[in-house]
Amino acid sequence: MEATAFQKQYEAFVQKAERAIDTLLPPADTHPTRLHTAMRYSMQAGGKRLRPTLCLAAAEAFANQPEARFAATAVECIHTYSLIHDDLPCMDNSDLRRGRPSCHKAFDEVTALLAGDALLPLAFQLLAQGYASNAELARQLIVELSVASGSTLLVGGQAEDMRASTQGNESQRLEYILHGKTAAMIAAPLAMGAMIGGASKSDIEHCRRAGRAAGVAFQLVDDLLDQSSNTEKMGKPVGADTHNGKFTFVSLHGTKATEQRVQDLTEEAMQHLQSCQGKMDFLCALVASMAKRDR
Ligand code: GRG
Repeated sequence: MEATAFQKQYEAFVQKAERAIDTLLPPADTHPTRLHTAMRYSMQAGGKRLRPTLCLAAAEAFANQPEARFAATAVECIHTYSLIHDDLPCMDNSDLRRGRPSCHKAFDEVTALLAGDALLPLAFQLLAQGYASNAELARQLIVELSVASGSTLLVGGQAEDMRASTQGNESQRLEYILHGKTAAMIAAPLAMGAMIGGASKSDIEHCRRAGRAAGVAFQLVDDLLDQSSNTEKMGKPVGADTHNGKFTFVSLHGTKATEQRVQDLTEEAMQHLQSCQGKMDFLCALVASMAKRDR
């Protein structure tokens, strides 16, 4: 896909995602207003909107007029809740997120904790209500997102990441963390989009697997950028992994091996996407761009 056409389409998906977020989140003046203002503060702070874009684009790849905005917003709610909680002093203790003060800095710790808490059930409310006319689809979406964000993937990956780096087999732990903390929340929106678009069971699985491979690659690129980029570009502190004494694929295997793995995983993801019976051009270009990103 040609670069300008890709960029234009990406921006259109981001706009669609941001409109959906604005419409589907409770208004800031809903009581209690500080809580709802904080939820909107973090949800509307920008960011790449990668996960909602994956969801919207996957739905569109399989069908012409799918209503994927509920699922796209649900996925972004979970992602944003995890960022808010990850930034808290008891976790990564980070003052900056998406180029502005993290939620607990802009508000306070209690409000940030509760804003994250409130975004989590909102995600499932959006799925249950948004797809109420197709109960089986709603059920499948809820299963997909709850498993991805649950105790064996997103939260489990974070739990393992928070443990001291000297405990246990490092390579095995690292794979668990990569798949749980990052890849699960890239695989889920792709699979969910495919479900909404009416893809076959086998194409949904191809999308899930593509997301897993691209998601691990995404985290490896994050680790590379953590060493080579700067705070201004990333919108969050860099060098945080070294600072927090965390081991990463880069610290275990070096830059060259990490770059090679990013390339291999990206090819694996593309192969899965190309095996699907949909219009996969944009998604392939998106996966390729994830490997080359600079923020
Ligand atoms: C607290 C349950 C819980 C989980 C936290 C998301 C997370 C797990 C930790 C954040 C730190 C981190 C580096 C996570 C890996 C996933 C990742 C690279 C998140 C950042 O995603 P981007 O770059 O962020 O897509 P934007 O702001 O662009 O949406």
